[in-house]
Amino acid sequence: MASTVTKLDTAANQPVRHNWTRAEALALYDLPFMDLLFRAQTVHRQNFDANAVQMSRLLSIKTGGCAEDCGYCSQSAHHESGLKASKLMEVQRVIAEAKKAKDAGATRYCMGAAWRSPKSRDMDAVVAMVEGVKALGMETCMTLGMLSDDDIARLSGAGLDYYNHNVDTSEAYYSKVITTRTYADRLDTLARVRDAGMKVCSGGIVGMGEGPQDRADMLMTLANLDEHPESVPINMLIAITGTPLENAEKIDAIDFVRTIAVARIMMPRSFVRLSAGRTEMSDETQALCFFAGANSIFVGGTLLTAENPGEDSDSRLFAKLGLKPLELEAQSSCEREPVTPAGRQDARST
Ligand code: SAM
Ligand code: DTB
Ligand code: SF4
Repeated sequence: MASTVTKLDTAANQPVRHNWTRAEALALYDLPFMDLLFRAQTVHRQNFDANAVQMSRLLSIKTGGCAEDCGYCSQSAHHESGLKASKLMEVQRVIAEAKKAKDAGATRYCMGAAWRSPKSRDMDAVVAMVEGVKALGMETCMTLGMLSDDDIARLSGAGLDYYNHNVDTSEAYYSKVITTRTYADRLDTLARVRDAGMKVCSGGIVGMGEGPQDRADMLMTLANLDEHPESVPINMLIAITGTPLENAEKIDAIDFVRTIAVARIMMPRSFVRLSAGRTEMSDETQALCFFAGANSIFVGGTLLTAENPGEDSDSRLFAKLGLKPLELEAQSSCEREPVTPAGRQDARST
């Protein structure tokens, strides 16, 4: 494929903002679609190679039987999804699966456990998984629920690169989806993970019956954190039979693309991940998501418990669109300078 200008050299002039208002976020969401996409793609090219996509692979290291009541989740013990629960996986098996993912092109291995929070007796195995996967030369990500300070110290000590902990939706809509923990609990874990120096992966789900203002508010919460999450997964609800959201009205594809575009504009230097729900999306919808600034995906035929397009399908899509997998080295060169308070535009001081 012909080489074109894919990165604009103006990123240095663009301040990274942490003072978005609800009205500004919604105004972006409501822009005429072509204006929104043009702005998002411009921001994208100022910060990234527009044809490169980071590839992560997921593994459920402990499935089902979760004490939380998240209305979307197949793994909650509160719902009858028919999923078979299993114990924490053996460390060597996790490392063997990670090796397969690396061989298939994934650069980051994301391990998820259906826990409200880890038990201290599980932490030795979790730490060994992080160390073993890192030794393969992959980046590591874990999502284990809420963490104690001791868990955080152990994960950080093991060299965990990313911690995934989604805010999931707006603060206002949160209690319609989850009642067993609060939005503040989520933000507290995120802040302590950040303070320990780990990179943050945090995003949410759209298509749970929320409105545009909820989507805008969720992105505002993420963009107004002291530092933007390095990785922002935007999931489209996979409606799972037996969960309270099994009959949720599907989000329109254009509204989904709008959510991605607003995330790209508000968090210009973060990787925005087109996450769950790709099996339901046409090639054209996914192409629009990439144009709107998504530059990361989960690869492989399974997410945690649900289906994902497999390798063949993604290779075909990448070939059609002229997209290439982002190499690990290129990934680190995209990482931004630490944001200093002086470099911020802060509403409170203007
Ligand atoms: N138990 C941990 C927690 O909740 O933080 C980690 C695993 S949890 C499955 C990770 C994320 O996956 C959730 O926060 C949610 O955003 C996403 N997710 C779960 N089920 C989903 C579904 N059916 N459709 C879309 N996204 C989903
Ligand atoms: C995220 O935001 N999406 C991933 C990952 N983080 C852990 C999980 C998607 C789960 C989809 C439903 C399932 O596989 O059970
Ligand atoms: Fe448990 Fe996470 Fe599923 Fe919520 S999303 S029920 S915390 S596994």
